[in-house]
Order: sequence, then C-alpha cells, then structure tokens
Amino acid sequence: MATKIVKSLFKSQPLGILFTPQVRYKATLPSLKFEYHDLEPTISREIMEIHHQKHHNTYVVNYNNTIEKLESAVSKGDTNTIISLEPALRFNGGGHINHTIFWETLSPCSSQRSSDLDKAIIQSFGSFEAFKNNLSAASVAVQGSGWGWLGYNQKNKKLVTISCPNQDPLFATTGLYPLFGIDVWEHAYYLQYKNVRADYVNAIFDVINWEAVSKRYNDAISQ
Ligand code: MN3
Repeated sequence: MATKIVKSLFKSQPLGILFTPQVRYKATLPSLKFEYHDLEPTISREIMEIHHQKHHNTYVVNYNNTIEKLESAVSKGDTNTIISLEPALRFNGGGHINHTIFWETLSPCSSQRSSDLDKAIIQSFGSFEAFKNNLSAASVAVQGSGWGWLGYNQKNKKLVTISCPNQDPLFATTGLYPLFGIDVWEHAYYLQYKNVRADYVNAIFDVINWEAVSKRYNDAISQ
C-alpha cells in the first residue's frame, strides 16, 4: 500500500563511510474525496471525523513507529525483537490498509457497478440480493471487532464474502483480494446506531462507491 521501504535505512558504503541514511516513505493518512458530512444520514459527520482523524490516524502513527523499531532491530540483527513486532505490524498496518480501502469505496454519489462486476456477483452468489445478504450476515456475525469483506479469489476466479477479526488485512491473511469492506468496530457506528449493528450494515449499502469497487475488481482480475 502507501508504505514501503525502498531501501534499508542503513547501507554499507566503501571508503570508510559506514552508514548512509536512505530515503524512506512513511505511511500517511489519506485525505477523503468528500466532506465529513457528505455521507449523512447514513454515516454522521461526527463519526466520520473521529473515525478518520483519530482512529485511522492512530493506526498510521503506530504503524510508522513500529516500522522504525523494526528497522532498528533489523540493523542490529535482533531476531527476537523482529518477531515480537509482528502483532503491532499486523494490527496497525492492517488498520491503515483497511481504512484506506474503506474511504476509497464509500461515496455520497451513487454510481453503477461495471458489467463485469455485476456478472461476477451473479455468477458467484446467484443474485445481487443474495450477495448483499451474505456480506451483511458475515459482517453482523463478527464477534467483537472486525470487518466483513467482499473479496476476490484469484485462484478460482470467484467472489466471496468473509469476515476478518480485529484489523487483520484480508490479502495478507487470506490471499483474497479486497474489493469492499464493512468496518464493524463499534467506533464505526455506535454514536449513531448504538447497539444495532445490523441497521448500520444495511444502511452502508446506500453509500458504496461502486465505481471504485468495480475498479478494484478490474485490478484484481488483471493481476
Ligand atoms: Mn475503523
């Protein structure tokens, strides 16, 4: 995703210059393509503002901090520390990946699914309604915090609905290409929908950016 380390932070150099810092890219909070209030009444301005500025930003900050610790551990050959950083990488890196996809695939403007995506939904689920029911059920059934996903299996070329716990990123943990995810952490809906997660999940279908999801599907089948 947005973050990658192009070169190791330190690189051996000849002629007595032992280490030279290299350019590295940090994860950054992506800006939204719409205003915080634009998804109302489906998702309130207050939820969007806190979700983006506080929750997502915290994942970005903590992911970058963990990457710094990882680079330091790698430079020292500290294998124990490298291994111990895995949960923080998964949680914060996953949180960054998941929310970046979330914002990209929501929109106040209605848009059409591509004919290719529509065809794939029918082939995989039988009908759009059956797909919606499957994704809703997977999302509502998440115990505690997590995500419901529409993913693409690049091996058998089928769409699937599935849930992931916590911030586990779909691709890294299952190999499925993420097309659209529903964040069912309480921070995503509680201020507005209280304990009724099913109402939030049902409503979010009104603000899906199908153009963006179709593009992700196109990317998924092209790789
Ligand atoms: Mn969230």
